[in-house]
Amino acid sequence: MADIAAMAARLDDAAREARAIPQITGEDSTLSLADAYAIQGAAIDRRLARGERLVGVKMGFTSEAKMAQMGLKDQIWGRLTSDMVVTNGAAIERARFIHPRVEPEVAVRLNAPLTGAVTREEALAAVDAVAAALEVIDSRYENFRFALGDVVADNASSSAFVVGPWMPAGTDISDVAMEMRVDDAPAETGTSAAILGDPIRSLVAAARLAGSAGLVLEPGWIVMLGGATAAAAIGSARAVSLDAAHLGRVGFTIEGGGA
Ligand code: 0L1
Ligand code: MG
Repeated sequence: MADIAAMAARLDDAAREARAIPQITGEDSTLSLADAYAIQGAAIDRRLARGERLVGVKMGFTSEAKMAQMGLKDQIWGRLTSDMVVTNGAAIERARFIHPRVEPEVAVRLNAPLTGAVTREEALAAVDAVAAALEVIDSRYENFRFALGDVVADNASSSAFVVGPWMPAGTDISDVAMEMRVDDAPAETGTSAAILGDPIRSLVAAARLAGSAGLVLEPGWIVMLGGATAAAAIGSARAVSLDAAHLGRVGFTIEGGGA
């Protein structure tokens, strides 16, 4: 049985100090998915105790390719807090991260509570706005290597996210062409259809997974629906941008990049 509080403290400290740590499963190969989510919850509680607020959830492993790579049949999820929010066009500090990667995503904002088993129509009815978004993922584990339990405990690698201009609910997000540039060079291209074949399926899954943890996705929350392409390493880049067809452009700069 994992020491939930100790593991949560270890991950939370690693994130705050931008310092990589060994995988939990290296010393506890029996770490269960339930315990991994308990560690995630306890690490988030430490953030909330410092004054951060929950602002939404993120979905991970939403492409067939990533699920196959991990031998998974389901998605994972993590919590988003106020300290992870980056304004579109603003700068983030490179020193905040260990070995960050960035991926192009679609985000939705909710206007009604959503939890448990919901239909596609119920999920859509709870959407207030949609946007292109960029997620910065930063595994707290050495060499960005982890087993399933590790990455779940590590809040699905979430570390920052940037949302582009909000578009009205009803804007088609099923097959949005995306081009992500790192330092103005093309890094990844793809389409939002890679998110479970239709990003709304990811919202249905988010409600189901949150519900199984006793959590309600609240009005005003943002749900990051998953990566449309592989993630790109940020390395020493100075800027990242995403052009997402009719959803427009989103980006950020990196203070301390280029070093
Ligand atoms: O957002 C994601 O799909 C990432 C989930 C965690 C795995 C990773 O860090 O690649
Ligand atoms: Mg992601």
